[in-house]
Amino acid sequence: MTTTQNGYNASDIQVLEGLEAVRRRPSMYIGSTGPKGLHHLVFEIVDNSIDEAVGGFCDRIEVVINKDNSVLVADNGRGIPVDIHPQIGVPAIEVILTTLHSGGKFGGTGYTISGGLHGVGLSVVNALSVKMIVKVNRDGYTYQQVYGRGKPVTDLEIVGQAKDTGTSITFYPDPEIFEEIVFERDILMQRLRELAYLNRGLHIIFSDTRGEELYRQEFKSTGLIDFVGYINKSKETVNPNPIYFETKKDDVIVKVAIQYNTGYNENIYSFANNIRTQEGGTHETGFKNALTRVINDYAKRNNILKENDANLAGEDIREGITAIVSVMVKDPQFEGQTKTKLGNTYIRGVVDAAVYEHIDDYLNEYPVTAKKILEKAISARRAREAARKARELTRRKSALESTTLPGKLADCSNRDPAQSELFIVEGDSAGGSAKQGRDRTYQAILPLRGKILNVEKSRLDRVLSSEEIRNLITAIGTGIGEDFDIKKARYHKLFIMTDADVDGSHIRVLLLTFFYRYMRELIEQGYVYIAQPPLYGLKRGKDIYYFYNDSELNRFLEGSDKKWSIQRYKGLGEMNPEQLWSTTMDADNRTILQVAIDDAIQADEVFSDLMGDNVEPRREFISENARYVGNLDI
Ligand code: 0RA
Repeated sequence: MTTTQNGYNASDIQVLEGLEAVRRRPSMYIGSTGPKGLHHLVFEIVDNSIDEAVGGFCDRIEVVINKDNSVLVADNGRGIPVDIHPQIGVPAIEVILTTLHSGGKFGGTGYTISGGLHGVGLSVVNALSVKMIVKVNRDGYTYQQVYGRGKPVTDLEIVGQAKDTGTSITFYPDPEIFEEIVFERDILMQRLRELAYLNRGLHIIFSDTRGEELYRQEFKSTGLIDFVGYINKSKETVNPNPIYFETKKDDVIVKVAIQYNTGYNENIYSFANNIRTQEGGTHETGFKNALTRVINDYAKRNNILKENDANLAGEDIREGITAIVSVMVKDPQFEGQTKTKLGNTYIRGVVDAAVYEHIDDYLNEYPVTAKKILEKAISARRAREAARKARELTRRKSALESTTLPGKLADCSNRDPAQSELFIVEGDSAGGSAKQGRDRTYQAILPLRGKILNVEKSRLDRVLSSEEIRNLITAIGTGIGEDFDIKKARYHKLFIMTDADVDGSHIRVLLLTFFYRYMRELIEQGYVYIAQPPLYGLKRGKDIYYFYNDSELNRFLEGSDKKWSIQRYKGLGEMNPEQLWSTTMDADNRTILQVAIDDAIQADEVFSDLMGDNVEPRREFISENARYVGNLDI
């Protein structure tokens, strides 16, 4: 039996089952054969490299999208073992790449990445690739083996000498399996950026060679401190130096970074074994509980709250917080609908104790910052009480109940929400055209006068004092914030219909911000759409053609005889009711854009950039995204 210098030996590997099952039912292993599943292949390999990094064996990972749509993932870890398996007589690397493994990895760090679909193994990627080239530098040599659809095409061969160690894998996703093989740079970069932040000292180099020019981006972070700084980059901060600690207790590693901003949103992102726990879990609960307790205890001890004052609520203390809570756990249990909720109960206590102790130290050491944080929480409490009163008032007036619908709403006659659509239209005149043009059986129209309030810069009490927003809430029927109930939605499609100019873009973003901050589930469940009115109408005699963007128009004009009169529609008001109906509202003809949230961190970034204090990122975004094609991902 051969044993490598790292103490790993090939007989540790359990040989379980062939890869035919993976090819027969790929979605079982990677979730889908659409874009998500495709990108998952990359993350699966990167996770293996990350595991080497967590163990301290690797500090550099390179990811390259090649021109031929293959992807390379290379690291400077220990290299996949190549020694011959004693029982089956083939190299360990071949066993690893051709058999499904159950449970955790062999050797490695002990902190297995096994959340959701992660950790399904390199063999799954291999099975779903027409071709995979694996190179390993180890024991002084470069080894190489090529696979096709999970089966070895060559033996493991020595192809050179090597001083260093590492693994490099190039794979070609199988067109028989995937609907479309197009890697999206942004999806890959988002996760790589996150992984760099989560693993201090790790250097991730990403390149995309598909365009005319090479695109290259390096992610090198000093850890979670940089992560909260990145999230807060366009916000004004309360504590410019983030609170940070990391500790290890009973094999659990806990890392926390906190930085307050002067805004009103709560941004807590938790991770377990480098996997984002979107549904929270015991680590997040432990964090929140300890934070509430430690801040109240400090406030009482230092007479910032009086003995008889009520404690500050958790939500007051979390107003404006940006925090990352990252734990590494040996036996993570992932639960919940999307398997992104950490379930291990003992983690709650571990995180609670660590957070209490370290934040207590921090507050005692930095009393000026402590006071600022407390002042913010106390003013949040005051505003929350004002908002409660405002809400009660409006409730009494039943403005938030769906019994009295706003006068400006032209409702549809259908009472089935699943069949009903609400058009939120910029301006009374376009609203008038929409009312005349619509199919009143299933389409309702709510005209908005001018710009709605920027909710990013206001607390709930002010938000509720805006009549336009109250109309919106009443028409939609779900309530907002804690009261939100998607089952009460009066329409399952909400269309934002604004002019194709800068003001229109601004109103659209204001509405999206409102939905995102107060009715997020509407977006998550795919209820929110952007109507797509045409930009141009080309007329000749009785013929009229509509174009939705410049390139469509130019393509048409190139092949036409130019005897057309061109009209550019600057506003919806320039179209008559019949035109508005046939181009934009008629379900059989219209193009629509569904609004989707892929990533909460990125969505927060977009809205903070757009609606926050800095003007420059807003200008850039609006001019870059004035017209969208395909899906609008925030
Ligand atoms: C199995 C065992 C060991 C390392 C790896 C796999 C490994 C896999 C990948 C995939 C990409 N990069 C990787 N790096 C390492 C442990 C090896 C040892 O103990 O020497």
